[in-house]
Amino acid sequence: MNDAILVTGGAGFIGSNFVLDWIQQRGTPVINLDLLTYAGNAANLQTLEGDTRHIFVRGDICDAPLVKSLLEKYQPRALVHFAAESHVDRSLVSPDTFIQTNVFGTFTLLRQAHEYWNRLTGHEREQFRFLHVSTDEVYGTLDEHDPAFSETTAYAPNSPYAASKASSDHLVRAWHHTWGLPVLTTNCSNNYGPFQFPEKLIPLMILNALEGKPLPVYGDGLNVRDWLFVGDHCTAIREVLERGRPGETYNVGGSSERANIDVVTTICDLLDEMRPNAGIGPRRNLITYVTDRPGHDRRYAINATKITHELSWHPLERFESGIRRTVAWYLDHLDWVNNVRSGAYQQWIEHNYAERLGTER
Ligand code: NAD
Ligand code: TDX
Repeated sequence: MNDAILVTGGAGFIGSNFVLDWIQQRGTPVINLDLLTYAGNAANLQTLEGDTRHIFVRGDICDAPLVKSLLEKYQPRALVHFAAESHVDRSLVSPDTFIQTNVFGTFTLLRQAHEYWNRLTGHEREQFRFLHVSTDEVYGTLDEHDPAFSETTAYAPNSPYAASKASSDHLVRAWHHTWGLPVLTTNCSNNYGPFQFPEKLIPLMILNALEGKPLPVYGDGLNVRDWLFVGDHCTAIREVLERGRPGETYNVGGSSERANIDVVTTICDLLDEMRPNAGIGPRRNLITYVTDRPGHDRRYAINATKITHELSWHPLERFESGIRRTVAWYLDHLDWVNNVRSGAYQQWIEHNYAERLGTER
């Protein structure tokens, strides 16, 4: 075993931020296994071109022989698992790939990691970790006055996406309980920041507002999410990987609860300031209330006491400065935006919003 780590989904939003951060902070090799679905983008890792510490492998986490051969060849000291289908709205239209990648894919990684770990001995066996990156959506939904989710909150996933992630969390737990595989699970709230695919709320709103398009707010706009800047999530994962206790789960959150409508108006005001455009007028006028997402969870909030107490982690970025940074990043990276807006993405966005915008209220 050497000091390399195997990362899955490292060309996606959080995974690519993590790979860049890891190489900068730790400098040890990263084997990056990613299928490059619509959400994966090798361009996120362009700054690592020619850097021998980054080895990119295009492949599927459901491909057991491939996973086995990567573990044998590179002998990583850890596996950090980001790869997933991640968009709730897509899971409502075509849940199949969510079950395949999120459930069967995680199972495949666990089985191969278990066999690999079984062959290790001594310090190398003790050192190995399997870190599973998961979500707060496994806990279901909160009302306004409910306490935030803690690690002991019962699972109650409401969407096919959340149910597939909950299933994968249970598999990870079982591999620890039954065989002692040294696993760690993080359950994190909504991330935002550079490289997020423009189907998710914040980049979608930035780009639509920039272009003077309608800003589709689901339902009454009062659903609440707990926003965390992606860099803070990457730090949390690094800390849990290096100092977390095997078999434990850690909730990660931003202590930044915001109603969706407040997030959207903030983006409008920032763009009015950073890109004044007389033709468009005040961008708040673009806000369009549309049919709600079926089964839409009302509120997510994270109690991050455990990771704060055990690992001294806390978010460094405040929402007000993080969202400003994020808007500026998208304005500076319109080439990246054009690249990810492939034909497949266009078809999806048209399908998703044609119906909703037809039912404006
Ligand atoms: P993303 O959709 O941006 O990226 C997913 C990546 O996984 C892509 O690069 C894609 O190509 C890859 N992938 C998909 N299927 C694959 C397969 N079968 N084999 C190999 N690679 C495959 O997702 P994200 O937002 O970066 O989320 C990463 C992880 O973090 C996910 O597990 C997600 O559930 C979790 N998470 C996300 C958030 C959030 O706000 N985005 C919050 C908490 C947890
Ligand atoms: O066009 C939109 N209009 C709107 O009102 C979109 C795309 C979203 N919304 C609402 C739905 C949610 O209440 O904004 C909120 C955020 O939506 P998403 O960006 O789709 O995120 P969410 O459904 O909260 O899930 C995200 O956080 C948890 C990630 O996509 C998941 O991968 C992560 O696990």
